[in-house]
Amino acid sequence: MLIKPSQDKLVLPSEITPREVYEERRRFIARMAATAAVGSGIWEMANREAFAQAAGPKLAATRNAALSTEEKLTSFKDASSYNNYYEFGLDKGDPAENAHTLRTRPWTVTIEGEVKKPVTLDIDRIIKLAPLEERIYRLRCVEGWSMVIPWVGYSLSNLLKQVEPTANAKYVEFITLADNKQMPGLRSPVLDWPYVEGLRMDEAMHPLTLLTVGMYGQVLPNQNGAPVRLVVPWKYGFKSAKSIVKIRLVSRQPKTAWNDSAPNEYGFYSNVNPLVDHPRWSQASERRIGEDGFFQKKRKTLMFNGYDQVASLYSGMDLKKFF
Ligand SMILES: Nc1nc2c(c(=O)[nH]1)N[C@H]1C(S)=C(S)[C@@H](COP(=O)(O)O)O[C@H]1N2
Ligand SMILES: [Mo]
Repeated sequence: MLIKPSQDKLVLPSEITPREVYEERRRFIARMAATAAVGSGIWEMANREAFAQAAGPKLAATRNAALSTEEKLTSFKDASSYNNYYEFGLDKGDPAENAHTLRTRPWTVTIEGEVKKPVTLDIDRIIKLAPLEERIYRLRCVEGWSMVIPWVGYSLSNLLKQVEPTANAKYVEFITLADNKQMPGLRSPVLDWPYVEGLRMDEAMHPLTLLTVGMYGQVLPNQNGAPVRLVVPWKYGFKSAKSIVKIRLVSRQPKTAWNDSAPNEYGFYSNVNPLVDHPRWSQASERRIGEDGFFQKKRKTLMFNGYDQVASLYSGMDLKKFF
């Protein structure tokens, strides 16, 4: 496996505390989580159905209620069978059908560029880098549909702080896997592979930005971006890059896949914004997956997808210009 020795300099929470203290703390956290789960019994009943088909390997996490929406969850079945993952085909059902060829072990993520401590980390080390949280986020696709998904992960800032960004680090670039042998969709020239995405440094460091390794209490299904993806809930879904292999901190705004393919349709920022229409369709409303039906009314799309706490990141910016 291609792991640089420099990763040994990286300090995990489990290494700074003596083992017993650490384990006792873990037991305490587990008890707290169990108590919280009893308290939210009604929520659990309403949402049990949504977890029903999640039968993959379990991934324990503590719910972060403060950062979670209380809306009804999209079912696991819908969230894992209606996907955009063009490396595995263009139709919504293609990723679920084709992504079984994705090999998620061994897997490493390299973090490099404007950092003092570049590192290549094994995926199992990434999963243990910080306590896993369950966060229920809305995900709004630029195509006009949305879902509510219980993701498992931790704030990306935990990882970025470890590599010590330099003063020149202004943006973060996310590079995803592009392997012809595993991904039949690469034959199609829709995008310039690999799929790349980017965030401004303050967006990447925002607590809502989730480095995601699971959903519905289990490891990510391949079609949802295993083994590690991003979820940036106030931006259109395409900013949430799947199957990340490299994270590069850079001084200039990086190229991003959709912006590169159609710059007049997809901006670098791509914040959810009902006031800025896509050139070919309105962004004022959305269809919640699972609520389809002829008489079902569409939902109003909310500014920043309802995540008002990010508004200050853009104060003074013309969001029609920086769409
Ligand atoms: N590598 C990669 N990441 C990707 C995509 C993709 O095609 N390739 N599609 C994006 C789009 S358009 C959306 S809406 C979300 C969908 O995530 P989900 O299938 O887990 O709901 O993934 C995003 N991440
Ligand atoms: Mo999307």
